[in-house]
Amino acid sequence: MSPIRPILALLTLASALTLHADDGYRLWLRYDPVADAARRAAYAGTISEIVIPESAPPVVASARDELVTGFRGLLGVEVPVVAQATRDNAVILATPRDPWIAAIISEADLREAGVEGYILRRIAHEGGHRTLIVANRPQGLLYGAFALLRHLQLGQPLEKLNLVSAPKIQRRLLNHWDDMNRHVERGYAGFSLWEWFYLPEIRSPRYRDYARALASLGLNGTVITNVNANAQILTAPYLAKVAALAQEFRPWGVRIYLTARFSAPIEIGGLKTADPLDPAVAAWWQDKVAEIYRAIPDFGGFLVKANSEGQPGPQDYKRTHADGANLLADALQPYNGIVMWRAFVYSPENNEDRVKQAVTEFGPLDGKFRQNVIVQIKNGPLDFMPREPFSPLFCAMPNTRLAAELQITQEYLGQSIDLAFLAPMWREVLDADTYANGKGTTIASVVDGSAKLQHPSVIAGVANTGTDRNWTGHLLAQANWYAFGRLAWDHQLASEKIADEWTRLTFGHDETVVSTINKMLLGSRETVVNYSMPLGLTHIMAEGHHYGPGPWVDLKGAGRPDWTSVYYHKAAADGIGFDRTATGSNALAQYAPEWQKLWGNLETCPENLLLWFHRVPWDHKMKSGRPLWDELCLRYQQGVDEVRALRRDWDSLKDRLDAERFTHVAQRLARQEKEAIHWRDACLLYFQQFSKRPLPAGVEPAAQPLEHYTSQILRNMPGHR
Ligand code: BDP
Repeated sequence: MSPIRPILALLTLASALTLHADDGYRLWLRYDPVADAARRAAYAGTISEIVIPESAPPVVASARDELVTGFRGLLGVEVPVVAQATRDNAVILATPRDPWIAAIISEADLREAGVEGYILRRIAHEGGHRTLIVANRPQGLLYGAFALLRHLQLGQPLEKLNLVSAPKIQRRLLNHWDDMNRHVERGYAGFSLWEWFYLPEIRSPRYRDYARALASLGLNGTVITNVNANAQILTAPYLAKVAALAQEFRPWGVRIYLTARFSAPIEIGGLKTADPLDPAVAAWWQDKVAEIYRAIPDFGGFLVKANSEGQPGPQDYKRTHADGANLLADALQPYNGIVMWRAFVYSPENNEDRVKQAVTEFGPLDGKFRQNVIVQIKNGPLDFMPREPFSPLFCAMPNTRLAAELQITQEYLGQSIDLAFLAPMWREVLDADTYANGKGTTIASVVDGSAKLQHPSVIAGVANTGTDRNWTGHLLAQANWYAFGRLAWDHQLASEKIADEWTRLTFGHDETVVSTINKMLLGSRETVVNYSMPLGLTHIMAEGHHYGPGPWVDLKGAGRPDWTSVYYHKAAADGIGFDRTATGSNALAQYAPEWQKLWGNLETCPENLLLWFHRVPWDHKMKSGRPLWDELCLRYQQGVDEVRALRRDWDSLKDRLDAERFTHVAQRLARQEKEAIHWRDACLLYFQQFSKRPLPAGVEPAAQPLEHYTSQILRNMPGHR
C-alpha cells in the first residue's frame, strides 16, 4: 500500500467531520450528497453535461457555476460544461433565440415564463433525453438553475419534470436598515454586511454569497441603507463603494437601491433648501441621479422615509408627500428608476388614533403620484406587531401603485432569541380581502398589480441578516428569509409548503426531523402572540429596544403618547382594549363594510383581534364561556406551555441532528422559555392591578412582585442605538 493512502484516508475523514460541524453558513444551499443512494444514482444517470449558450452573460455564467457546484455536491460527480449537446441526458440552458427551442416550447409557455420566469422540462430527444432550462432572458436561466437544484435537493423525480414558473411581483427586494457605521437598526445578527471603510478595493467574499442567496430565492434587488437615512451615501466617495457592491451583486441579477435623505441637497449639496418645488433642488437631484447612474448603470431607485419619526420631508416646506415623491421620480424617470415612498407616518402634532393617520395623510393624495412612484405600506396600520389587521391604506388609494413592506427581522417577535416562523403571518396579510375592487381583491392582488395598475410592482422585506456566521442570528430565522423570498416570487405558496421545503433543504429528509421541525415552525408565531400580545393586544413591549414586556410604559417612559403602551391597551378598572368602533376612534370606518360588520360587533369580532377593535369589560363572556380576564391569563399560560412543548420537540431530535446546530437552537429555546414566563408574569401582574381578579386555575403565579419586572432595565441591546 502506498504510504499516501492512510494520509488520504485521514484527510477524507477530517473533511467529513468538518462537514458535520455545521455553523449554518450555507443556508438552504447546502448541496450535501443525496442521502438515498438509489436516488443519487438515478439523478447521476440522468445528468451528463451542462450545455450553455455561447458567450454567456454573467448571470448565465452564475447559473452554470451553480449547476456545477450543485451537481458536484449532490451527486458527487463533476459534470462537464459544453457549448453544444454531445451526449444523451444533457442539461441544456437555452433561450428562444435558439431556433430548435421554438419547436419544443410553446409560445404560451414562453409568455407565461415572462421576463424573469423559466420553464423546466425533461424531454425525449433523438432516442434519448434532455433536461431543459428555458427562459426568455438570462435572469430566468439563473432562477431556473436554482429551481432545478432545489428540485433535486427536495428529492423530487426528474423523469416527469415539466413546469413553468414566473414571479408575480416585479421588484422583489430586501430592505436593510443598515447604518453606515455598520450598526443595523433592529438587526439581531451582528453587524452590517457592508464594510464601508474597506470598500471599494477590499471586497468581502460574503458579498457574492449574499447575492447568490438572494438569487436562489428569486429576489432581484436590495436597498442597502437604512430608511433613517444618512445623506453621505450619496456623495462621490460612497457612490464608488456602492458601485463596487453593485458589481459583486450583478452576476446574480441583484440590483442596488439606496435610501435618499430628503434634506440631502442641503446636507451634501450646499443648497439652502430642500423644497421639492424649488427648481435648484430639482436640478440638484437630477444631477445626483445622473451621477449615480454613471457609477451604477442598473441602479434601481430610491426608498424614502419622509416626515416620519423625525425624518426630513416635503412637509417641512408645506408641500405634500406627492410633491416630494414626484421630485425624485422625475429625476429617476429617464433611467427607469423608481421611488418607493413609505407611508409609515404618524405625526407628533396629531392626536388622532395613530393607526388611522396614514390613511388621513395619504388618502387625499391618491392619483397624485407619478407612475414610477410606489407607496410602500407596512402590512399593518401600526408597526409590525405580532398581530395586526391589514393596513386599510391598501384600499384607500385605488389610483396609486402600492407595495407591501413586511418585516423579516423580528423586532417585536422576540428578536433573535425567540422562534417565530413568519410565513403564516404574511399569509394572513397577503390573503386579506380588501374588497377594494369587489370581493376577492386580496392584498396580494393589489400588490402584484393584477387588481389594478400594473407596473412596477414591489414587495419588500426588512432583512434579518448580519455578520453572524449563520447570517440571521437564530439559525431557524433563516426560514424567515427563505419564506419571504419564496412568497415574493409566488405569493400563493402555502406556509406548510415553504416550511417543508426549508426544513428539508436545511436538515435533510429524515422524516422524524422534518415533521417535528415543520410542526415547530408552523405554530411558533401564534405561540409568540400568546405569551406576548394575545387577544388583539398590541404595542405593550418594552420601550426603545422593544424586547420583552412593558405594558406599564407611559409618558414618563416614552417621548410621545403613541410610543407608550398605556395608549394602546387602556387597561382600567372597567376593562381593557382600544375602542376603534364608531363609539371610539372609528378606525374601523377605514375598512370595507364587510369588515366593519364583522370586526365592529363584539360578538362576531374574531377574538384574536378583540382588544384591537374593542374596549371590553373584564367579565365579558368569551367564546369559551370564560370571562375575558380568565381567558387572557390562560392565553399567556398557553404561550408558556407551547414554548415548553417546542423545547421537548427539539430535544427529541438530539440524536438525529449535528451537535452544533442542535445546541444552538436548544440554547435559544431554553432562553425563550424564560422570556415567555417573563412576559406572562409581568403582563398579568400589571393588568391584575386593574382587573382585581385572581388567576384562574392552571395559570402559574409569578415568582416576583410587579416592581421586580417594572424596574428591570436592559442595556446594550442589539439593534438599538
Ligand atoms: C419601527 C422601528 C424603527 C424604524 C421604523 C420605520 O422601531 O427602528 O425606523 O419602524 O419603519 O418599527 O421607519
